[in-house]
Amino acid sequence: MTAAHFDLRARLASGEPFLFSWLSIPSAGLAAQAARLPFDGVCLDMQHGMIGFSDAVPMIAAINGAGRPAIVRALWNDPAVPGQALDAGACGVISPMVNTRAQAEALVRAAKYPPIGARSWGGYTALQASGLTPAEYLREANRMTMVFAMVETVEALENLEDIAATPGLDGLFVGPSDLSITLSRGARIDKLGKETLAAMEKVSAAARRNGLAAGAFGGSADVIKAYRALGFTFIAAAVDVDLLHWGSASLLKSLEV
Ligand code: 3PY
Ligand code: MG
Repeated sequence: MTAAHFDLRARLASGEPFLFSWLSIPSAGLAAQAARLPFDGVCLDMQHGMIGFSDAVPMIAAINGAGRPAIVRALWNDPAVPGQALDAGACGVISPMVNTRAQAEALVRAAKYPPIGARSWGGYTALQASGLTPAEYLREANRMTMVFAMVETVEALENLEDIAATPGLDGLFVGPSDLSITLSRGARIDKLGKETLAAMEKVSAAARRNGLAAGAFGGSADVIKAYRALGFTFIAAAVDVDLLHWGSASLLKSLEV
């Protein structure tokens, strides 16, 4: 029987906001805890987090065990990575720095089985995670699992329409820090800057026009609210280390007299 949480597309199709935690610390225990927080899913950051593939495997298992969607932000836009993450039981992959249509096509090729792409068979763990038989997983994986291209450079903005129209792509995901860094030619990180928000509005509109999910990295409440107002629904809430810092600061502050 299909594990309901595994059908990420069905969940996003509802149009309800999908707010997920973002883990950087390699720990299956942490992943099990995070999966029980009231977020809609858990993302493992293999790019800027400290999570390697052998760390990710038990973390993905713990998240699936708790009945939450497991999402992986890949180390790089490398065709070897999406299939590996999906085989390990992730139902979503976010790929950094997708700047051209050719890179978006390569991403889809890596993440989707034929006839859409050229993903290689071998998702042994994905079968456990999804609850599907091999025949069912082969039939359903292209629909249920989702691949997001990160739009986070000026080059990607210039190629936005071509990237968004890539057949088989499921979503766009804005990395607002890198986007603002490239927009300002290295001068600043400005996640709520006018230029950043104007660019993000274009990404959200391009996603909508092409029937794609619109995602972005939030990181704090004010940013999440601003991005929701631009039409983003698939939003990374906050990083584990920030949650730890905020929780500690809030406890210590409440002890002040
Ligand atoms: C960015 O904001 O550039 C990201 O990649 C989010 O981690
Ligand atoms: Mg980035």
